[in-house]
Amino acid sequence: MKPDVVLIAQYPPQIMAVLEDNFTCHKMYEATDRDAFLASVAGKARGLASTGVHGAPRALIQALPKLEIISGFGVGYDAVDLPTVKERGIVLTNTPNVLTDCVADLGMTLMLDAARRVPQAERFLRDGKWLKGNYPAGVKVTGKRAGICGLGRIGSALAKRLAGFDMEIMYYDIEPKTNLPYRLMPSLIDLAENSDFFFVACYGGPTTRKLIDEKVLRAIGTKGILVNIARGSIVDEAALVRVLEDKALGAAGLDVFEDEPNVPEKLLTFDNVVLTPHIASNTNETRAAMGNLMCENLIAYFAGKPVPTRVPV
Ligand code: 8YV
Repeated sequence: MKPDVVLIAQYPPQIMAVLEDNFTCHKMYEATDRDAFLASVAGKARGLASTGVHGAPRALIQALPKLEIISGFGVGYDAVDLPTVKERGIVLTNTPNVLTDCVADLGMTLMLDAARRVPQAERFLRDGKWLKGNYPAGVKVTGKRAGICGLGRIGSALAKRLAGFDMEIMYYDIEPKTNLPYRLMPSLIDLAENSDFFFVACYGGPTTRKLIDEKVLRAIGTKGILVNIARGSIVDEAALVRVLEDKALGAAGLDVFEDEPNVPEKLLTFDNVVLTPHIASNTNETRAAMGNLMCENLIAYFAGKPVPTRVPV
């Protein structure tokens, strides 16, 4: 008998094949009536395959009384209700490491796009405006100062890439990383004031909610560029809109938003903002690696073996 697993989202085809081979899959993303779906699986669902964005809210966990494992397709688990997971003794797993490079790569892309105004330049060309004049100059990248909020796996991968651009690299982290050759700044404001490019690379969740507030945004300044490849919740989005309206921030490159997939209408109106729909880990290679690790965690758990990447709750 294959264990019953609820799939919160559709995964790449080869991952769906592994899931179907090993489990009786219940596709929540296909359900038109969510409550009826949950009622139909409540008596049997022992596993939940989730994502970083969907997580596992309290109501969902409570609707699945037989749930033993939540296997996330993503490194972030800020959307998982941890107190409920702990209370129920549920095993939680995520997919760290395999996505680090691609997320850092997109951070670099957004920095370059925002500084050199590449998407805007492409629109300019496609709109036939080049025929009428040259495109306005952007901001030089090489040799500038980079500030990283959160020097974990992804922050460090960013730093490695930024070093290749001959940048002075500073960071702010609650845990100083003394083994790394980058300068720890005493506060986020200090980091923001000293950065030409300010990267948000820390984890999401209650402890980092709106950490990048209006003061920090204004400290990045009129020449500074904000890049967020972490979680939308870390930046105060309403404050970001105000600061952009005041022309108090140079530019922004954003892959994540507070209420995805909803992006505030106002953010779409700024010409100095580059936006992508949460695609940092979205390459064929990385999504396959994330999917495989998500499956390995589920398979190991139901085989009574230690899961490869358990989140300590
Ligand atoms: C994914 C993510 O885009 O790893 C994370 O925490 O947010 C991303 O890699 C997400 O898990 C897919 O929804």
